[in-house]
Amino acid sequence: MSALILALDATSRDEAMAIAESTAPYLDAIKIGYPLVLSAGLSVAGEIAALGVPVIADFKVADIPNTNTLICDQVFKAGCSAIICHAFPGRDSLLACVESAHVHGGECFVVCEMSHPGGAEWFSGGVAEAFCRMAVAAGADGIIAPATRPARVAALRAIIGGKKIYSPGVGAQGAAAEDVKELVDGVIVGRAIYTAADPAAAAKEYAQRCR
Ligand code: O7M
Repeated sequence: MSALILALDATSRDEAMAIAESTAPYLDAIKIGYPLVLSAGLSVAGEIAALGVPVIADFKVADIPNTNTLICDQVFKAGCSAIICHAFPGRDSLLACVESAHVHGGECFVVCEMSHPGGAEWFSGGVAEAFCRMAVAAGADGIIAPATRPARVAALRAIIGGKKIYSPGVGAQGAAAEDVKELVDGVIVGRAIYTAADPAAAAKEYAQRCR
């Protein structure tokens, strides 16, 4: 059983808000990122949060510590509840994201392995495992791991223990909610919901399949 997180990658504010409003009753969180924020502005985060749905900011933050802090502070001031960052810039950069999140009462998630076919190129050979250990050492709240590779999710779970796992790749990328729902804390679904003819019906169906 897992939560359902909508990856709201719509590229217009009005479309995004209409989808957010109709799907909100079936969601545990909405993840926003560059596609929506670059078209609608960061203020859309507060508008979505006002619907009563926690907003996760997927900016895959990956810079020097000071810049990471500046980015994360803006995200939380805008009303987001969580930030997603990369681990590869190093321990200090990751720590900056975790500290900003916790100062603002939010959470920080670390991308440890990606879901697309190319995600197996650089996140393999022990790299994802090292990122998981970094996430634990930095006090991060959880990781991102691929629903397209459930065995990898299980392997990474063994490293992070009780920290949360949010897992993308369900729907358009070919994975099913049932592949990972017992392994993860949240299933991330994007296009299969927000491009559906009836996004609310699709969200309802995915919510049921996550339980
Ligand atoms: O269901 P989709 O494929 O339409 O959308 C998946 C969402 O998850 C989309 O917002 C991606 O950017 C994101 N995502 C991945 O698809 N794969 C990853 O490995 C990581 C992410 C992600 O959310 O990273 C934080």
